[in-house]
Amino acid sequence: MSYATLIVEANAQGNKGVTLVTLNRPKALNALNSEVLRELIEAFAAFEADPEQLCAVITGSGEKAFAAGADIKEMSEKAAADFYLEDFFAAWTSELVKKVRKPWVAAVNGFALGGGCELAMMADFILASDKAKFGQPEINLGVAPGMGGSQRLTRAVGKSKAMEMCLTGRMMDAAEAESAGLVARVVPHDDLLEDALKTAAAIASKPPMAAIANKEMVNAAFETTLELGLAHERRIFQILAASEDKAEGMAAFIEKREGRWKGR
Ligand code: DAK
Repeated sequence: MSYATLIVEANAQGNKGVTLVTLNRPKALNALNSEVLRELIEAFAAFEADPEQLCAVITGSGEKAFAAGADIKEMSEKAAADFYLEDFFAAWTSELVKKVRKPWVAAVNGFALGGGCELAMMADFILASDKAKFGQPEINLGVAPGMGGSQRLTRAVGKSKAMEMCLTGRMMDAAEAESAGLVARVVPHDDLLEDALKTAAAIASKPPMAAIANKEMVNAAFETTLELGLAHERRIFQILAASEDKAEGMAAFIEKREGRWKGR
């Protein structure tokens, strides 16, 4: 399938099972308009449906930006009624986050502002270039985060820093984002894509059902109490214990060889 605003490559750069999704509006710093939104949902649905593709990476094209936010030029044309009646941004959070059960990683190569920061935070984790900059500058436009920034940023970095970021609109550099817990790792800019694809390939080489289960468990930590989260973890662990890949993984360890996964 081809897209107007994205470049999508399965088995990207020879990495088996890894789909690379590149936001491709570099002249607008990959600003997220309705077309990007629609195509991202399509691209991630295709990734999710393809049994050969096991981990995705999302990044931005061009030198400067992952995504500099929702498209301000498009939003400037919309009235409050349009935002409300379209339930603007609802599809991002519900479809991208809830419907994609396979792991996906954001490789943030530059500005990740507003909706761009929110999109990166929807990924399972963030790898950042040392040139990355994160921020929720919506207050400067007379609005506020609308795709989860106030919620996911607060969960990632805590109330004080999230509040400061939202109220001042200032940007956080990659080193600060790493020390605050927003990103998993910072990588030299020129190595980011290779590192992200290698990381995704490592995930894609794991038993696929266990990868989905590990993601589900960690995400549950944000949705429930500790007691219920621990019970949920035990139940999934017990289900995995009945899988063919559990038998294979343990046999492979004992026989000192690589596992051959069935995904069941
Ligand atoms: N939208 C549209 N175009 C953008 C853009 C954006 N977010 N960001 C940059 N561009 C465009 C610029 O207009 C420019 O286009 P031309 O003028 O060349 O046609 C081109 O990209 C290059 O940008 P600059 O010339 O500005 O590049 P600089 O290197 O000088 O500056 C920058 C880079 C990232 C600091 C700057 O571009 C910037 O500040 N961009 C805007 C960042 C921002 O404010 N992002 C948040 C967007 S708001 C809600 C509704 C909406 C929202 C929330 C809730 N509800 C309904 C509840 C808002 C969500 C957002 O994400």
